[in-house]
Amino acid sequence: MKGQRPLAAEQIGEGNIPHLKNLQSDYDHLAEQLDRRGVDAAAVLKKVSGFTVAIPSWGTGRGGTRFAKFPIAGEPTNIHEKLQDCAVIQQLCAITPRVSPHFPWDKVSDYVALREEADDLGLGFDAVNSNTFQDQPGQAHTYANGSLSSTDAGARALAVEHNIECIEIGRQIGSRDLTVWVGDGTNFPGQQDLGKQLDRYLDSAAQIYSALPDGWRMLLEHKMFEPAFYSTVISDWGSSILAAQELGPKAKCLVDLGHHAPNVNIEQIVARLHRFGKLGGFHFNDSKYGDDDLDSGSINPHQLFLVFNELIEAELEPRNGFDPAYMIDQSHNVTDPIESILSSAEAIAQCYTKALLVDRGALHEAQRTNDTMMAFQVLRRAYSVDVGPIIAMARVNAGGAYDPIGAYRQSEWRLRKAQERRSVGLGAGIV
Ligand SMILES: [Mn+2]
Repeated sequence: MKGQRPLAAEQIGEGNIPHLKNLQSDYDHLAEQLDRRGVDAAAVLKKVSGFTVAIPSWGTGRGGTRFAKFPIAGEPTNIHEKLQDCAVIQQLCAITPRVSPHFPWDKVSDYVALREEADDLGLGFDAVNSNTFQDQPGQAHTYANGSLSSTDAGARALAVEHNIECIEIGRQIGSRDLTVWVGDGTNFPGQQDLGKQLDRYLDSAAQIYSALPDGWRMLLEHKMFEPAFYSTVISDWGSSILAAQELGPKAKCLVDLGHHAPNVNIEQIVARLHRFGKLGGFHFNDSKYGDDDLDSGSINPHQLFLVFNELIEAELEPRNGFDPAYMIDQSHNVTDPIESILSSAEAIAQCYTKALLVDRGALHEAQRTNDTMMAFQVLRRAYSVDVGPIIAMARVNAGGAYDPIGAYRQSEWRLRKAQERRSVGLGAGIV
């Protein structure tokens, strides 16, 4: 039925009723505290109400490691079921109205119909993701030795063609960004000429770039290692910005929080990319060792806050425009993906909200006068605020759930889908 949402809106509303009085009281109390600091809670609430982050279609399924994948009953097995789960998430948390699809994983025969299907569920599409890190059945040229940078001209042409096809699909479903991440690299010293490999990548990327329609962006996602473990073609923000600068103004850099060397100062990278007008997008997740796909804010929420602090600074001083595409990009190996995305969306919104509370005037003055401790205290004061009531208020006002995970469990969505959906089966571990 047109406009039909997966969960009953009345049920979410009724579930909120017992909490509304306490929520108002908590919000009023916080607003009063913030008022004493000269912060207008209503203005913050308005900003938070406008904040959104996209969900990757693949994030709705159980991910895996290189070793194994442990599917759960009722997880989605096609784009239609993934959209349903995304709609459930959006109904509950109200800050994830867009889905970032991945091709060929989400391939269908009719993209106009897919766009309508998403629209009926209250969803739109975000950046389109191409996939040249694995071969498809019957593929004429293998990506085993790379895709856009392969020494095989046939493989390069195939990878370019696939990206251009992704742009065409994106045009039909209302996207305006193409995210390009390649697994290209080497596993042995001497395996490839490091310079020529980059030349081939740039040549292929330029062909994709030239196919971008007006108003589109090509987001280059760097990753330090994996699947290549000796060298990766677009390994870091340096390679990424050099490539983006060479390609042209529509090419921007995409920062995946988990794709850096341990202890790298990611907030500084954000500031650098913005300084040169090349900050195009974000993939939110967290990491502990060399992994790149733990739930956002689960390990180092303070870093996430510091990243948002730079993003707010960037927003206040836009250079060549400031419109980064925000997306969650995690692998849910041991949780129900819907619960993880709900939890992560909350963590991301919290860090964004805390960054909004930073007294910019006091921070800039402390920086100007080299009052190091006061500059740090300005950040600390904002970080230590429990902004839960503002986020919950924004969510409830938008028709979401006061307690998204609680409401999700009460809906028994997964249990019902376990009875309807075909089982995933044991597959490769990749996300
Ligand atoms: Mn990513």
